[in-house]
Amino acid sequence: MGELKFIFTGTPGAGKTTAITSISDYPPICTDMLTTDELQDIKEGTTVAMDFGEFTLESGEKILLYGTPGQERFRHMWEILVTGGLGLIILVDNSRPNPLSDLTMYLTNFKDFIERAGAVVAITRWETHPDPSIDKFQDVLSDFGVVLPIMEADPRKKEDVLMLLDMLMAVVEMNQPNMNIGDDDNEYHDALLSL
Ligand SMILES: Nc1nc2c(ncn2[C@@H]2O[C@H](COP(=O)(O)OP(=O)(O)OP(=O)(O)O)[C@@H](O)[C@H]2O)c(=O)[nH]1
Ligand SMILES: [Mg+2]
Repeated sequence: MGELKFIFTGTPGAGKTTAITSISDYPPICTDMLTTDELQDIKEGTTVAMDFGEFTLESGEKILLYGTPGQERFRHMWEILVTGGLGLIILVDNSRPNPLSDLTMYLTNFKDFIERAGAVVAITRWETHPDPSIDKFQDVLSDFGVVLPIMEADPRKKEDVLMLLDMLMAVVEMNQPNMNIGDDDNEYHDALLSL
């Protein structure tokens, strides 16, 4: 049976580890260490190498979920982690001082991967911070010259994270029609919705 690898990235605290935990079949393997720097006020632990979780579809196919560290000082891990990946989920924490430039930073750093694979953008902490609006993020994407799905999502909610994966698979299939992920068009869509 095949394995499909997807990667979650985004700023520290955006919810990468939380998103993987929400949908993994077992508690993910994490490399969170106690925060010692400016993150200390925000959260206790931060990912320093990677997160890894997985779930299995009814067909037996495995979905592998990798999370990158958010902090730029661990960016040497980013390239390693996207190797062999099918697509990227960029989480943007809308409560940060400048979420639009956060998005630009991740689009820049993962440019090559996004071009050859695919990505979706998820805006988190939306319920308390609905500004900037989705339109503003769309503008960032068009300035950057890419067309990617973008939606608000709460990484604590399994259905939101599955929706992101579903959209990502649609992007990947569109970009790489010859890859034939799934035997028929709706196989993954149906499988994800039934989880
Ligand atoms: N209220 C709310 N809380 C959220 C949302 N998204 C994430 N969180 C919370 O924010 C925290 C995010 O923590 P992590 O999942 O560890 O963040 P991370 O992206 O893995 O961060 P690093 O490993 O430091 O890069 C958790 O406590 C989540 O419950 C959201 O949309 N709304
Ligand atoms: Mg983390």
